[in-house]
Amino acid sequence: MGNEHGMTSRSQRVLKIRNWINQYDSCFIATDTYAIRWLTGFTGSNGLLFLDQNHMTLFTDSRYENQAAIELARFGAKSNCVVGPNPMRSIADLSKGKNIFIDSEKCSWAKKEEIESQIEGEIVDAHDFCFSLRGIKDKSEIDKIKTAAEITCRALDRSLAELDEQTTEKELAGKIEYYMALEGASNVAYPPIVAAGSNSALPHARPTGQRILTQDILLVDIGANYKGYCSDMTRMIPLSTMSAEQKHVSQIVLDAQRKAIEAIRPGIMAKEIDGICRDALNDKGFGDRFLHGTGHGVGLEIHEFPRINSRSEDLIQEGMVITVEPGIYLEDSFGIRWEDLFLVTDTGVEYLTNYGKLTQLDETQG
Ligand SMILES: [Mn+2]
Repeated sequence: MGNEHGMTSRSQRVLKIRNWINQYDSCFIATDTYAIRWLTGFTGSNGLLFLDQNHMTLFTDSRYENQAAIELARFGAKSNCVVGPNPMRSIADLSKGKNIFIDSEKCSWAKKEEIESQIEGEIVDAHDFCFSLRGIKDKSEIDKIKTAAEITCRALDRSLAELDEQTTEKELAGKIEYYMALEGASNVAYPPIVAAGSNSALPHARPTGQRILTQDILLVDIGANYKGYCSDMTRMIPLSTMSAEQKHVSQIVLDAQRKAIEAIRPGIMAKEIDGICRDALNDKGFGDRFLHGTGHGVGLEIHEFPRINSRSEDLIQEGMVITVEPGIYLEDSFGIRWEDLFLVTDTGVEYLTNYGKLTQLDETQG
């Protein structure tokens, strides 16, 4: 499960890329803030990282001169930092005619053209490699994701405690963000989804001015970001006695989620997990009301490797952090989704989102 010592695991990240590009006698450039942070600890909004067997050079602008030096030293990154307006000439020199791997999903067309015009080698897409490399988390990453999940749970508790007749979806969403900040979050992982009543039938509803307690059921899909790392959780909160149909659909979704979770172990294909979830909903006649994939990896980005859907060729491995989030959406009526975040262990999973879900339903049903 990665190395206990942060410094070592961080230098292993660089080593993994070096081993890979070495096979092709090529260089690597990261143009996105996530990959740069993962490799160097630098959190600025503008940077370009060049990596080959001998060099690791971060190019950034003068706004980040001090910050970059501090963050690279704190991270233990063996990278030199060049502050200047345009790294392109340096890249032409550093790459020495070799091909350069770049993540096609993270590099703009303009930047790709600019790099291409300067170098003698070719640009080669490294998206799948970059994406899969970050899929397995080391201990320092898992600790941050755990903290992000704990902050999320505490923020939800504090926000719901203040729910009154006047509270709108937008206000509750705002409170959740506020309490995440008070509980120590660096940011939100994504804008909270707070959807009451029939709004819950939209998988990615935007919070509205609707008063929550005028409705019977509430969906919240929320996650804090802690030191760059995201969490992701969805809860259904009964606001009054649930209808027989709502109880019935909730139980179906919970059963599907439980079956999928029980199947998770290193070595299973992600699409098998999706299949188990989808079959469980299909068997109850709701397969066509499940409008998205079963889950995804979570890390520096909210949607990471592996993809857990019917088309995925990704393999589940120990050390991955993934969601399982089945849902049933009944248009103009209501939607039910449960989402939890897990660490894949050597034998199964460890829950990272420890926020009651059955208990709330049981209380209301009781
Ligand atoms: Mn999710």
